[in-house]
Amino acid sequence: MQVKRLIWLCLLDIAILLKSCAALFNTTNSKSTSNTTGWFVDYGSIDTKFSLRTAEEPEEDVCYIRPGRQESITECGFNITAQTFAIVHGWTVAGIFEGWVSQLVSALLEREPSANVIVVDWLKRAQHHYPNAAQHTQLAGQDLAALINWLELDVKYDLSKLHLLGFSLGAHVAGVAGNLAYSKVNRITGMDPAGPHFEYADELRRLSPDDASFVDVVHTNTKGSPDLSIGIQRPVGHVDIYPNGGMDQPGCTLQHTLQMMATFGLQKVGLIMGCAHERSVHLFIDSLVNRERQSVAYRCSSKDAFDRGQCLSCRKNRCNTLGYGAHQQRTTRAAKMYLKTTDRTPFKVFHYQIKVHLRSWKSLTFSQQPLLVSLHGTLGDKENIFVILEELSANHTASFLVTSDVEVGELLRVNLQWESDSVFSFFNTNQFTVHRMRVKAGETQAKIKFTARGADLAQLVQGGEAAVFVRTKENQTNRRHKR
Ligand SMILES: *[C@@H]1O[C@H](CO)[C@@H](O)[C@H](O)[C@H]1NC(C)=O
Ligand SMILES: *[C@@H]1O[C@H](CO)[C@@H](O)[C@H](O)[C@H]1NC(C)=O
Ligand SMILES: *[C@@H]1O[C@H](CO)[C@@H](O)[C@H](O)[C@H]1NC(C)=O
Ligand SMILES: *[C@@H]1O[C@H](CO)[C@@H](O)[C@H](O)[C@H]1NC(C)=O
Ligand SMILES: CC(=O)N[C@H]1CO[C@H](CO)[C@@H](O)[C@@H]1O
Repeated sequence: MQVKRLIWLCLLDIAILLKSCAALFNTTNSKSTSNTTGWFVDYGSIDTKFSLRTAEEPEEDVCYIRPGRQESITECGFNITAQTFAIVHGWTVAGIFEGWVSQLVSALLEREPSANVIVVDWLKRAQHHYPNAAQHTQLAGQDLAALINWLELDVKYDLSKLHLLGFSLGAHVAGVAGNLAYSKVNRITGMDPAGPHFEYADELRRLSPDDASFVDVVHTNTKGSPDLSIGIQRPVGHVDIYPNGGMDQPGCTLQHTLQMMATFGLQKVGLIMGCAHERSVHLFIDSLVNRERQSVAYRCSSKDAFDRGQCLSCRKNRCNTLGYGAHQQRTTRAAKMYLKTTDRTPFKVFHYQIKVHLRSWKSLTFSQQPLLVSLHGTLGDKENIFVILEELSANHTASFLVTSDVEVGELLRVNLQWESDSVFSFFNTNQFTVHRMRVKAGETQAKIKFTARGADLAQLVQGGEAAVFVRTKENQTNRRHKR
C-alpha cells in the first residue's frame, strides 16, 4: 500500500512537472482534450470521498462521486450544466462532520437550488495530531485535484462553474487542489484558513491568489502570534476581509464563553472555543440566506484607521460585499478589508464616520473618552450607541466610527453625549464648542453636513446633556459614488 502510494505520488509529481514544462513552452492555458488523466492517476488510491448532498438530506452521505467512474455521475444525479460547490472541512478531533457542514449545504441549495453540492470527506486524514493533519492537506488536495481534473477532462465539466469552499485546514486543501488543477477553478472561498504551520509556508503549500480565478478569504480568529494563531493572519487571496478586526468576534469573548459553559456544560466546550473560528462559516451562510442584508467591507491600511472611520470609501474597488455576493476582482493584492458585524445572524451593520471639530481656548486633552451617539433617520432610529474616543482635544477634529444594526435610512439628526468617565468630573465643567459635524455613510456613500440645532454652536459638555445636530439646509454634498 505504502509503495503503491509512493509510486502514485511520484507519477503525480512527474505530471505536475510536465504541466509546468508545457506551460513554459505554451503560454496559452493548454486545455488539452487528450486523455491525460487515464495514465497517471491511480484512482484506486484516492482516499478522500466526495459526497453529493441533497437539499432533502443535507447531513446524509447518500451518493459518492467516484473519479474515474463515469457511472457515479449519473447515479448520483450530478447535473453537468449546473454550478458546483465543494465544501472542505478542517481539522477534526471527533472524526465526524461538524454541524456547520450540513448548514452550509442547506444554505447553498436554498440559494442555488439546481447546484451540485459536494462535501469533501478527508476526515480520516484530518483526525490526527494537528501537525500531521496539517501535512495531510497536501494529500487531500491532490485527491481533490484528481476529482477536478477528471471532471474537466472526462466528464467535460466546465471549471468556470466550480467554487471550492474550505474551512480552516480545508482552505489549504482547496488551495493545493486549485493549484494542481489543469485549468483554473472559478473561485475558492477560504473561511478562516488555518494559521499554525501555514503563516510562513510556501504559496504552493497553502491557499494563495494563484489557486483560482478569484480567491476570497475571511479571517475571524487571528488573535495571537503569527504561525500560532488559529486563523492565518496574512492576506492569502485577492480579497481578504477581517470582520471586527479579524482577531476575535463579538459574542465569542471569554466572558461569553464562561456563560455558555455554565448553560451548556463542558461537552460543548469544543464548539464554544471554536466560536470565532467558525464565525467565518456563519458569515458566509448569512450572506447566502439574508440576501436583503448584505454586509459590505472596506479596504483600509489598518484596523485602527478603520476604527477612526477613515476608510468608508467605495471608490476604485475599495469596498466589496462579504461572502457569496463578493464581486470578483483581481487587481489588488494583499489588501486588507474591514467591517463590523453584530454577534449573531443577521450580522449586517451600517457604518458611519463622524467628524467633529472641537474648539476651546483652554488647552484640554482627554484620552479614551466614552460617548453616546444617537442616529435618527427617515427609516428609523438607533439610540445610545456607545463608543470610546481615543482622543478629544482642543482645536482638533475628532473622527470616529459608529455602527448601527438598525437601518435608519437617510440621516436627519445626530445626538452626541459625552459621558463622564469618573464621579469627580461632576465638579469640572470640561466642555468643547462644536460648529458643525460631518458624517459619511459607508453603505450609501452619502456625505452629509450637520449643524447645531437652533443655534450657531453646540456645547459638548462632559457629563452633560446631549448636543443635538441637524442636517444643514444645503444638502448638495449628498453624493452617491459609483463603484
Ligand atoms: C498551445 O496550446 C494550444 C491549446 O492546446 C494550441 O492550440 C496551440 O497550437 C499551442 N501553441 C503552441 C505554440 O504550441
Ligand atoms: C481514457 O483512458 C482510459 C484508461 O486508459 C480509457 O478507458 C478511456 O477509454 C480513455 N478515454 C478517452 C476519451 O480516450
Ligand atoms: C441542471 O442545471 C441547469 C442549470 O442550472 C438547470 O436549468 C436544469 O434544470 C438542471 N437539471 C436538473 C435535472 O435538475
Ligand atoms: C483654539 O482656536 C481658537 C480660535 O482660533 C483660539 O482662540 C484658541 O486659543 C485656541 N485654543 C488653544 C487651546 O490653542
Ligand atoms: C439627497 C438629498 O437629501 N436631497 C434632498 C435635499 O433637500 C431637498 C429639499 O429639502 C430635498 O428635496 C432632497 O431630497
